[in-house]
Amino acid sequence: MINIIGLGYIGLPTALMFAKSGQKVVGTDYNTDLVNSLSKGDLPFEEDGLEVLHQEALTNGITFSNEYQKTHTYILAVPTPYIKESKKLDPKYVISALNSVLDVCDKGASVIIESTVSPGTVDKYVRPVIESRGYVIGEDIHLLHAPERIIPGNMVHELEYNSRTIGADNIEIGEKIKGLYSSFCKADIVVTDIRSAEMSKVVENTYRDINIAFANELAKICHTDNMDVYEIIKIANMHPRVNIMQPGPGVGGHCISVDPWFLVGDYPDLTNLILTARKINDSMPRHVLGRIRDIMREHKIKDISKVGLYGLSYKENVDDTRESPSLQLLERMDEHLAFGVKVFDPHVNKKIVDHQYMNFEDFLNEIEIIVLMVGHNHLKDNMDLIKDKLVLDTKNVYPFEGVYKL
Ligand code: SAJ
Repeated sequence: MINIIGLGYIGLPTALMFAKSGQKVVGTDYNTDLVNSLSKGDLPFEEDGLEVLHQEALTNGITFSNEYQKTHTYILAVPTPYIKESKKLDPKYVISALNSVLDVCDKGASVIIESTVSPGTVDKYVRPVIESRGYVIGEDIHLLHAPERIIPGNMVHELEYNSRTIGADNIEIGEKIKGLYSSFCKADIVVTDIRSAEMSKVVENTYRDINIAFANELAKICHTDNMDVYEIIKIANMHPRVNIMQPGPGVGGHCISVDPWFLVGDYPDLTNLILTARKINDSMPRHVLGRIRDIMREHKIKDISKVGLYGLSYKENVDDTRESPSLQLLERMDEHLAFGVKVFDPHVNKKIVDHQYMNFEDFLNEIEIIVLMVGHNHLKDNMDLIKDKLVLDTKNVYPFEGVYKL
C-alpha cells in the first residue's frame, strides 16, 4: 500500500493516478474537511480530467484519512514554501510529515519526497531527522526524491506522459520505485542520485523563469520604441534554434516564481542572471500599472474604479491564485493607496479581494478600461462583450483593432 501525504495540487492527482492504475492507496491530509469531501467525491480545485480520475480511483478503493498509515511506501507531497526575507526554503512541513511517517512506518520503508526542495535539502534537513531518531538510512529507511513535473491545466495527461526523475541513494531501490511509478507513467524515468534530482527540478523551473524574463524585457524594449514584440518573437522563433516564450503581466504560481529564489538564497554570489530574471518578472505588474496610468491619462479618466482587471488566477483556465500577477498588481496599488479597481475571474468563485465581481456583465457595466490579465477560454468566448471598452491586453489574446498592449 502507498500512503500519500499531502492532498494538494500534486499529492491528490498523483494519489488518484496510482489508485486508477491498480495500486492500493491511502491519501493522508491533516485537513479533515478535505478528507471528508474527497471521500464523498468532491474535489477541492478545478482541473481538466480530475473528476473522472477521482471517480475511477474511488471505484478502485482509494481511501482518504487524517491518519498516517503503517506501510512500506510513503510519498510526501507537502508544501515547501520559501522564507520571503532570506529567500531560502522552509522545510517545516516536510520535516513534520517525515516525523509522523517515522512514528508509524514499517522497517525498510521507502520515503519518497515529491515536494520541490532546494538542492541539498535532503542532506541538510531530512537525513538528520531520520538519523536523530535512531534509524539507519539505507537499512531501516530508504530515502528518495521524485520531483513532479506536471503543469496545472494539463496535470492528468502530463502525469501519464511526462518523463520523470527519481533520485535515490541506492540504485536498486531507485529501480524498484521506478517500477512503481511505471504503473501509470508511460514515459522515460531516469534514476539518479538525490542531489541531481533536487537540482534538476529547480533548474527546469529556473530555465523557464529566465526565458519568460527575456520575453518580458523584450516587451519593455519594444514598447519604448513602438515595435510589436509578438511579431518579433514569432519571427525569431522560426529560427530552428530559438524558442522565446511569451511576455505577460508577471509570473505567478507556486513553482516558477518561487524555485529560482532557492538558488538565489543559497548561492547569492553566483546567481546574477537568475536574480535579474526574477526581478524582471516581478517588475511586470508595476509595468502594467504604468500602462493603465498611460491609458487613463490619454482618455482623461481620473477615477480608478473605472478600471477592471480580468483574471485573478495565475494563468489561464485554472482557479489557482497563488502569487498571481493580478494579486501582485493589487498589492502594488495598495502600497500607493490606490483602491477601488474592479476585478473579475470566472474561475474564482470565492471572494478573495475587494471589489471582486461574481457576474461578468455586472463587472463590465461598471468599467471603462478592461485589463486582460489572464487569457481564460471564457474570455476568448466572450470577446464581443468587451468591444466597447478600452482594452489593455497583457496576454495578446484580443483579436480586434484598437487595443493597448504591454
Ligand atoms: N508565463 C508567461 N509566459 C509564458 C509562459 C508562462 O508569462 O510564455 C507565466 C504564466 O502566465 C504563469 C507563470 O508564467 O503566471 C507560470 O506558469 P507556467 O505555465 O509557465 O508554469 P507552472 O508554474 O504552472 O508549472 C511549472 C512547469 N515547469 C516548467 O514548465 C519547467 C511544470 O512543468 C512544473 O511541474 C511546475 O512548474 C511545478 O510544479 O514545478
